[in-house]
Amino acid sequence: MNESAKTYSVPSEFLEASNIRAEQYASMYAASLADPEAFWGEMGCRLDWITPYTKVKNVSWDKNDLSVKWYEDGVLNVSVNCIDRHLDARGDKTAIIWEGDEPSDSHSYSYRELHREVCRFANVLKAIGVKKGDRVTLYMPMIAEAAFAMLACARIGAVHSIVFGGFSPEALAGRIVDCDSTVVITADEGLRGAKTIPLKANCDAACDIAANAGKPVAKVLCIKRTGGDVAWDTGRDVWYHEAVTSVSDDCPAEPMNAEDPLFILYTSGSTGKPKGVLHTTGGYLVWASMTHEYVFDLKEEDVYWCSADVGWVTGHTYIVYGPLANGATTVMFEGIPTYPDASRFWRVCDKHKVSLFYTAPTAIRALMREGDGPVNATDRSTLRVLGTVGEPINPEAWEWYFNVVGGGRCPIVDTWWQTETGGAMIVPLPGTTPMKPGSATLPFFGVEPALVDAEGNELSGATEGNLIIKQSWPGQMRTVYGDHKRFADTYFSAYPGYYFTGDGCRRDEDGFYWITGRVDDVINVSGHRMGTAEVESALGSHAAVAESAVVGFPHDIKGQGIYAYVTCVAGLEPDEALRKTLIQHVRKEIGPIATPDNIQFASGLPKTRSGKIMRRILRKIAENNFDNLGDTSTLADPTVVGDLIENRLNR
Ligand code: 6R9
Repeated sequence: MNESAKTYSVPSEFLEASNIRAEQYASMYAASLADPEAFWGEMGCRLDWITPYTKVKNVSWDKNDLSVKWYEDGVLNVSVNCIDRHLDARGDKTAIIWEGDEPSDSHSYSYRELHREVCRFANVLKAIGVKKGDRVTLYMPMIAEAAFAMLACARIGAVHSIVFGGFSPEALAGRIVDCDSTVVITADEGLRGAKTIPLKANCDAACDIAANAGKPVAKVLCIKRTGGDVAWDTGRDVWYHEAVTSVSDDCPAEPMNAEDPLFILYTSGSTGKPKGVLHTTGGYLVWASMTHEYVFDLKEEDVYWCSADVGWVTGHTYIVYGPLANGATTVMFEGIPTYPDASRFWRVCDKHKVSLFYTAPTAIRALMREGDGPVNATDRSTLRVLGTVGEPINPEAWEWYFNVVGGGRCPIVDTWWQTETGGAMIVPLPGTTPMKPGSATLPFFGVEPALVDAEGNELSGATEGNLIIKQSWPGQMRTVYGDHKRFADTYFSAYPGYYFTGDGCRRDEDGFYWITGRVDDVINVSGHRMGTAEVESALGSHAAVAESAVVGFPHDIKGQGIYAYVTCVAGLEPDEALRKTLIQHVRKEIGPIATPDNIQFASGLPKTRSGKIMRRILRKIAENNFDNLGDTSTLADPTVVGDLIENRLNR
């Protein structure tokens, strides 16, 4: 089917009021590539600078001399840009609407109240010894204090590293140790869909692991969320509600260089342990705020809601930094789309008069499965723009989102980007382009995408290849924390001089981009990146496992599921109990998001004579599509393939 034949024009009532039109996009885009210095020099003025920059761009993408700097002599503070500078005009405007897990539980904070909360939080951090440049790990539920903590770090120049609350103690400890973080902020328990998550207990376990690794955590700052019982280490643990009683409401903001680190966020790659993606201050905030404004056609009176978790990059850029830098009203949601029922998202939209809504394809698919009823039971007339992020959206889900949720009135913005890119990169700016279900359409300002073949030859016209980006943009990551060589090796060595995204992509005859998914050993489960190597290493750490190979397979709701092939140590007869044990083991090592959907025990894995596992074959078997396995003649033992097919689990 020629998918690109299906085109939707922007609904006319939207178009009439949209901030920018096709002609303006085209001329701004051309200007952004022709003279990046001039373009970004001007765009940097959207922020308040303590010392204005005189240099705009200083970038080398040579992998032996890799250096990315934007606005390098400018001085600013992110929390001032997200809060203080709005106080005169927007002091009483709502900055954050927090919607709790229970529909009866919500609270709003004006910009003035946000200022007070963040200053107090910053003073508590100072009181427990946090200084400029220190790394602070956040392991928190979706409560307003998570945003306060992020902004408080930014206010005093500390670097936050948020670890998603669904990660296990082992995964948390690995991230604490990697960035030498001696302070952790957590809560007693998290609450999601009426289930509690033992955050403090997990944090305690992580602190033990870190201490055993020679990196003891000095302070754990704990927010009381549920009031559940927690263990307490009086020398280490501090209750936030107690510490905050003795601090001032005002905290001067630390002047930061544009290239000082703002945050580290760990993300999975195709090899090794997760990488600490480092973002800095000036360029990141220009990118976060500008993309947020243009992608969502932001207007002063909008109520904007991104349903992500702050543990992921989407939560960083599009719940906290982008919206608040723009003086917008941003919703933070603690719960899940299906609690108390499958109408929850749309009830929250009605309750808070949400006009701009941003979620993930996996959530859309899960809700679509419940039928139109739960949507139709709600009003949704305030909605203007609907966004999606995290993985390719299948056209059926796109059309349901557009027609049923948006009633055909709201443009869909399918935003392609990555933890590494800081913000949206390929995206239909609403009002500037027709939409094609499943296509992220066209590049944002300053983004020069290209498709290359395996040898690095650039491909022209309508074609398919690996997606690279040809020039730097202000929001790009600056390094892998503590491992600049890994930054160079991962992103700048496959195609010298260019940034390699790790994604495959098709470009159609209209020049629209269609992301086809990862071309490396990264799988995308419900929009969450998971390195197959990470899951293999978790499996391999169990005494029963001799060897394992993990691949992704198509999954109706999650996009991709996790399929693991396991060979056991000699003499061990695998059974159902072992399968369950291994699943629990992976959950313990990484977290519930890494739970294998299938574990197939095998007597051997298909390997080349040089010992390389042929994942291509394993992927096909996991997809239940083994008629055309390709060339298997190079296998050391071709007979294992028959056994794998016979015992396959996805039929
Ligand atoms: C923001 C975020 C990045 C990977 C990326 C790609 C996939 C994200 C997408 C998309 C198709 C979209 N991805 N958005 N694929 N269409 N609109 O998700 O960051 O967690 O680092 O994942 O997600 O494969 O390379 P991150």
